[in-house]
Amino acid sequence: MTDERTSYRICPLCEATCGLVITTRGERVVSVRGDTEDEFSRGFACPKGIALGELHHDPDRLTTPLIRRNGELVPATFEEAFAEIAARLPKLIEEHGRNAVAVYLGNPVAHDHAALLYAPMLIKALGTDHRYSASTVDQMPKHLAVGLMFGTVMSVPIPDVDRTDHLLVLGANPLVSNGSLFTAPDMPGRLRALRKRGGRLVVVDPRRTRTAKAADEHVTIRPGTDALLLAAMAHTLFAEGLVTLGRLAPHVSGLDDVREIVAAYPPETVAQACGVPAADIRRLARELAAAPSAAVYGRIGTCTTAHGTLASWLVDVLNVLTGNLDRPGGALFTKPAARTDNTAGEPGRGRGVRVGGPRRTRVRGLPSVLGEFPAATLAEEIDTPGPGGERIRALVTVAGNPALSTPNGARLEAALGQLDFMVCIDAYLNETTRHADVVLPAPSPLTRSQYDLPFAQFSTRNVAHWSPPVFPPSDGRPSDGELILRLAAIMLGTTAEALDDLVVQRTAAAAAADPSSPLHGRDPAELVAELGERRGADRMLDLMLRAGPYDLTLDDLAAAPHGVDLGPLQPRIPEVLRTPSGTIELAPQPIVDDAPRLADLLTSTAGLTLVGRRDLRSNNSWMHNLPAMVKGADRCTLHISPSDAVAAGIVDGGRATVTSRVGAVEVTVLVTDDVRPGVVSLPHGWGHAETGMSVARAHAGVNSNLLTDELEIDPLSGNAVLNGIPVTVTPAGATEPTRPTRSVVAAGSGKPLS
Ligand SMILES: Nc1nc2c(c(=O)[nH]1)N[C@H]1C(S)=C(S)[C@@H](COP(=O)(O)OP(=O)(O)OC[C@H]3O[C@@H](n4cnc5c(=O)[nH]c(N)nc54)[C@H](O)[C@@H]3O)O[C@H]1N2
Ligand SMILES: Nc1nc2c(c(=O)[nH]1)N[C@H]1C(S)=C(S)[C@@H](COP(=O)(O)OP(=O)(O)OC[C@H]3O[C@@H](n4cnc5c(=O)[nH]c(N)nc54)[C@H](O)[C@@H]3O)O[C@H]1N2
Ligand code: SF4
Ligand SMILES: [Mo]
Repeated sequence: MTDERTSYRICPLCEATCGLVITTRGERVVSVRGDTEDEFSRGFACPKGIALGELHHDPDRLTTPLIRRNGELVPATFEEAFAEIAARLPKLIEEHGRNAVAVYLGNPVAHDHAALLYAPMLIKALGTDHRYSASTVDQMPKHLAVGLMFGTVMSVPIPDVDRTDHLLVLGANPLVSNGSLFTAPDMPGRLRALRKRGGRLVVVDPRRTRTAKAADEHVTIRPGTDALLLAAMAHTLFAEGLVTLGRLAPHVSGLDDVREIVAAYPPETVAQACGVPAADIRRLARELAAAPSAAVYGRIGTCTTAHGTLASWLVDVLNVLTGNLDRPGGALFTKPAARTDNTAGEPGRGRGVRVGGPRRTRVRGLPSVLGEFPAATLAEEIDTPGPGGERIRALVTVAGNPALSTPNGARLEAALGQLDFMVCIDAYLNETTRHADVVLPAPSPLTRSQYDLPFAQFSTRNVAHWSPPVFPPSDGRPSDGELILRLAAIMLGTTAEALDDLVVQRTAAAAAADPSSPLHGRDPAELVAELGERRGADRMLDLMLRAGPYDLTLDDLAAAPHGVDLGPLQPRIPEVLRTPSGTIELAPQPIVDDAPRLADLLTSTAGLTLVGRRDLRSNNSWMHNLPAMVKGADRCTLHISPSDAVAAGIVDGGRATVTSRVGAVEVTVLVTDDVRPGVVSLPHGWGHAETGMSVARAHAGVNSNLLTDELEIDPLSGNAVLNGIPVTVTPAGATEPTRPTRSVVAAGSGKPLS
């Protein structure tokens, strides 16, 4: 075949950033496999990456804009779609004020450097305070905790998985998720290697996950109590004289405050609440301290709880107390190739991060956190009438499906229906975008280049990897980045090209003005001219690489299709710090102020609680339309322990109704020892009964976020509580389950019944 081509392409689907080999014939993808020559992923790929061809050719992907006419979404041209937006959005803002429009950025934005670089431009152009994103149903607590401790929100300590002797994992299932805030492609291989060299893997999770099964020890914890467990471990370290700061000692402040906070939580005090014997907690702490090197790592299960920031903070407190922060085999700071907040500016000191932003939500009066409002407040900001600032009347979503991914989805879907105007940039007509007035179609990721700005900052080695597009954009369709710029240009009365020039000029000026930048003192105009013919996000990336610490250009990366390995993580303290004190602030005031809330957990009552789970063949809410992702047994099932099943009167394979304060769903039951008694589990991202996705519709499942409660948040970070939801479980069809109802929602339909 003469038109057969081989392309090397970073997988854009999850944080592992695997290198793929994509074979194409003409316009068809004929095969996708892991790239054995990739510097970082060494041939690893998961079923999702392998399905990229299926995703590219999915006939249900949107190919043209849609505009609502007489209540129906109908195909339209780009010019018609932009004209509709230009006619309606500026007018709406003029009439109701800039805060009448909100923006929600979804998870795939983080996987597209163009979308990521231009979204701030759109937000600025809209001028709204109502900025929402998937971050507040995910990792906001971690950003906040590390921002306060180390000075920038991206300074997340990353487990040195390839060298560590001991890895303690809480609330994460990297053998299924492939890692998050922890980019390490081929997690199965890396964890196997850890154990093979005599290292120890300990997993704390209420479920016996794939990772827990592969571990040396599995600790089954009661959901929502990790902060207590970690506090008791810290208590043990102090009580037994095991605190060893090592070379960090001169760089740490606040040690006494931490000692004081955890003094109230000896293992015996927390054991019952955590459901973990005191002797085990003490041993976990001793083993952590005794290991030649160790890393503590927490993810979704630690973040998406009412004490998410405290737990995220304590994870790194333990890394510091055991001397494992910033040392090989411990948890270290990546030094990414593209200029970033912890490589720019004065090394070792900075402005730090402030909490309690000046803006407050209208209804609950919650502060913005790191510039965002909690996604859990989006519905009420739309559906609550009355004074106190502007009600949200228009919404712009970019690559987000908040109808399925944020708490109390039924309320949000109802609220979306009340908007005066809604614009979505998305690949599919789904549970969220079906409410839009204008949908702009996102092209296949294979038609754009790839560089993972955030994940290059969270990776377990220093790597730089860029891939060009596999296919040219079909019919000249605009990319996500171009669509975002175009929207911003409409609001500002300018062109996308002019905005693109503006961003790059500003970045060049900032780099030239920064004494620590290799471009310091250069003429910004000259710097921009040196970037040559490239335009858009790749030109910006080129500039950020030149302004970064490795003397790289985008041409260097283009010449290295398997990536550039920049070596293992190196100690960066104190240079990496950007706190006002120039120290690791181990006890930041906002966290100290929040710490008394830990005591609430001691008295938290028993009863069934719901946790989530991920599946190897899922990607949040949006890949269920690919046959390869939904084949086989139903995966949207309720996992329940044998004893709880008996108590509830339900059987394996039977149907159950799960009820929470906000809603109820009916679902098939799987009775299994893999959840601890008192805990049931349902995956999120399902509930596709009403979408334009034909395969997903046939495998609808139920939306677990019809059960999560939008009123429950982590107060410091505003993050939603998505795990440890109080529920009751009854046989389906049984009359009146005991429930504190607001509205009962039929399985998957998204329509309130009462
Ligand atoms: N109960 C519960 N809820 C959760 C979680 C949980 O564990 N439990 N996890 C949370 C987490 S960690 C996250 S990150 C959020 C995710 O929350 P969201 O980001 O709101 O949801 P996704 O399911 O990732 O939806 C992504 C959207 O982007 C679209 N899309 C896909 N590719 C592209 C593209 O290239 N361009 C554009 N423009 N659109 C694209 C998809 O069609 C889909 O509509 O969900 C959260 N919700
Ligand atoms: N296959 C697949 N991979 C994915 C995704 C996907 O949807 N599918 N989503 C991607 C995204 S957006 C993200 S953010 C990452 C998430 O990456 P991870 O955090 O590794 O993913 P989860 O599988 O949600 O793991 C969370 C674990 O926390 C446990 N848990 C629940 N509550 C608690 C608790 O209170 N305490 C403790 N200790 N554990 C608890 C759950 O049982 C679950 O096993 O995954 C990414 N990768
Ligand atoms: S692990 Fe993540 S990055 Fe790697 S192939 Fe799978 S989805 Fe893609
Ligand atoms: Mo996420």
